[in-house]
Amino acid sequence: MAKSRIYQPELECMNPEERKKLQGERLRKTVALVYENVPLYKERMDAKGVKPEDIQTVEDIKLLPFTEKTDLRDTFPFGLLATSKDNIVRIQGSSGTTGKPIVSGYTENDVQVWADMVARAMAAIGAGKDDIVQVCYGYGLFTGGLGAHQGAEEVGAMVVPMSSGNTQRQIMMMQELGSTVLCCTPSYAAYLGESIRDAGLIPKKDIKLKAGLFGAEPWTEGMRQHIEELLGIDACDIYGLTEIAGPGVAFECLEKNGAHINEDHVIAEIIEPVTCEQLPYGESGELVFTTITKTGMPLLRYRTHDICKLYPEVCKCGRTTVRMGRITGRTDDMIIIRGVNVFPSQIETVLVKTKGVEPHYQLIVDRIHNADTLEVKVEMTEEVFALPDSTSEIQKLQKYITEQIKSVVGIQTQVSITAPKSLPRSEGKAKRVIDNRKL
Ligand code: DLL
Repeated sequence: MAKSRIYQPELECMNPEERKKLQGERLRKTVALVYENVPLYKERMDAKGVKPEDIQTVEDIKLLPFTEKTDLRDTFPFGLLATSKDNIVRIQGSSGTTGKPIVSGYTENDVQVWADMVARAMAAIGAGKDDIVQVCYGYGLFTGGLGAHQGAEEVGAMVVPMSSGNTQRQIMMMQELGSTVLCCTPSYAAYLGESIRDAGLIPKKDIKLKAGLFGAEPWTEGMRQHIEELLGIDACDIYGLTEIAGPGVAFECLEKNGAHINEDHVIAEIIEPVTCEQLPYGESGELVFTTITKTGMPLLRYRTHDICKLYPEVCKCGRTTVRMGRITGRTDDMIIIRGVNVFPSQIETVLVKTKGVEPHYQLIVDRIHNADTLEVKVEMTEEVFALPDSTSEIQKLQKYITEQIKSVVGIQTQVSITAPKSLPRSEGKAKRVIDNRKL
């Protein structure tokens, strides 16, 4: 495997002051584009009394309105496009707060920008022409599979588009083809590592993996060590979100010291989540992105609800981009189960529509053998409880709710129907989610 490289050094190692100027120019163009073409932004800027010409430098970003996931939902599917639909060549999506996914439209330019961002991540872990990149992120609306795929192709690697699941087949292909780079969620990487060990295979001998790009869910330094030991590889973080560009918005180099944000394509801010005031570097707050090169669905000050810190110090690798620390939490109630974003409200929507159960529920999240599990505990009604044959009714309810959740959220859950009034009541905020995962 090649040594770690810098894919676009002229941009990744740019003088930070020069980069700020570039960001300012690109921001000006983006603001003009959305003001002209996206009614939501025109209305919001007008309401704040801000005109496109008020935005001259990066600092002026503070004047701009924020964008929320609900804005994408309310304008679903094409209301935020800044171009005509025929210029959109790809749709990607992820779960929103209701059953409807939120989608983002990408132009040819946007797909290329995204591929370049992932290519930078690939080069940073040393992936290149000689490598075989096994992609076990899901392919489809989720950005993981296609995102990693494009980046690997961009650096000339051989891509194995496995998609997620089927661990035995993943291991067999990895062994037979001699895959050198792995792309998947960190929890799946650990699970694969344990399965490889349990199969009696020896990393570096039977398995040729050297490095991996892991993301789509929060993970820790402890998890990194675990994966590195199990697989004998360098495990690096990759961050992203559908709304901005999927994986590759930020990526770690082999210094493993925070993820480099691709600042020539996005402007990152940290805000205090209640007052929405910008916070200085080094302080923990909510991460906000403005896209400055997208032409399909550019977003101004998109609130990710992810909590982290930003670090401006130049990295030993030579890149001058600001780095983001690990995501330490969220300012909303989104949970990530096996890489899938889940909002308790989606599950609630299913439960309130189901006859025979009350909308009293709890979601118990756990991690068993590195696979996330989600148990949905919900109370049956007094009527069901009083039925002479309540057992068969409970089984029917269990099956029905499991299927409904699967179709709305896209994940398998274990549904437990509990007795009336058996779940804890709260006088304040209901504690709906109990997350027992030790990351
Ligand atoms: O998860 C994109 C992605 C795919 C990133 C593959 C990395 C690898 P969404 O499904 O839209 O997109 O979910 C985005 O996932 O706001 C974070 O909460 C979380 N997330 C993504 N990457 C990381 C990471 C993809 N490296 C949401 N660490 C984001 C922690 C992450 N959380």
